[in-house]
Amino acid sequence: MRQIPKVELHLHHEGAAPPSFIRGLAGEKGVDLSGIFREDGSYAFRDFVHFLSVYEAATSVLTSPEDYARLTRAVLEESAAHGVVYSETFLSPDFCGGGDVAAWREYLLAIREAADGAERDLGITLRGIVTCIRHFGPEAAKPIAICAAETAGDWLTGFGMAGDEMKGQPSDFIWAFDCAREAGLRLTVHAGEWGGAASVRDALAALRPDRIGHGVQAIDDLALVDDLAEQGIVLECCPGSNVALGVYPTWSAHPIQRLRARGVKVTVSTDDPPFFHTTMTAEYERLAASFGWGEEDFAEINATAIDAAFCDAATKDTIRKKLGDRT
Ligand code: MCF
Ligand code: ZN
Repeated sequence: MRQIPKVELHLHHEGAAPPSFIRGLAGEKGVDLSGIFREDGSYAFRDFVHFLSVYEAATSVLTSPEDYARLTRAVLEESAAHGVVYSETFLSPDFCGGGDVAAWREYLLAIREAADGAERDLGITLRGIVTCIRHFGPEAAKPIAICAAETAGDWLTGFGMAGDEMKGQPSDFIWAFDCAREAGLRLTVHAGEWGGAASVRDALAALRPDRIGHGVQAIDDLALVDDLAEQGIVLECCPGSNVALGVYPTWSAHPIQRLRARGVKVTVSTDDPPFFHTTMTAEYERLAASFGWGEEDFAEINATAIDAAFCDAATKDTIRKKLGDRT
């Protein structure tokens, strides 16, 4: 499973930070983060809302472009070790430079340089998705969209929204998504993780994204499932994350297979791997064990993912060759 070349579309940059990396930075900077770790060294959180605050506490020790360069290298080493050949990562100017465009440019440059180095050394390609945070509200999303529009290009290919989908409405964020769309960015929105099938409908109607982050609760509305299939909306499924956070009680209860069987384009990602004790290899092993997925299924999932990737056509061709030209 580890050897299979993989495409991952849904990965939060800070959420991929190994706990040892965050603990190390906290030590260097004299910040006490002991409250966010368990005794065994892993991240400690009780539920989804607590997870969001632990995520933000961990992120508080990443305070410079250099920190993000080191983080990027650590994340890509781990992804490459699990066969990932192409990855898209959620980055937020809320965390990189406090929403200021000039500071954001410096962080972005450092991340890109680290990504270019990893591409040369490890053969993994990374692209960035600027992400606004839903629970920070629509006013906070505007400068984030401006940062995205100012730096849109061949490396920064998308704009998205993550965070607590029980806060506010997708329509509150139309200005930010229109700003990003006009700058040529492709769009993805977290929905249907906690807010039910209606949250997927609302996100599609208001923000017209190319992809939905999670989207799995669409399964509760089969008419919506058929619409997703018909419109070719791609779901960035993260089953290990959903099971770890309690969206579904077990792997076999996860709807990824039912969505796929009804014609929805599904992909597989880890979301925040060390938080959820997962890796891309572990996701594939669980899918094989729970649904009998094999080589053909994984080839199809990866073909779907590279088709839905936000990078340019030449990059997709390069990645398809790495996937074994099965697409
Ligand atoms: O997909 C998971 C769970 N659902 C919603 N949001 C997040 C997930 N992982 C990280 N996030 C949030 C995180 O709390 O994304 C933002 C933070 O607010 C960071 S995006 C660079
Ligand atoms: Zn996510």
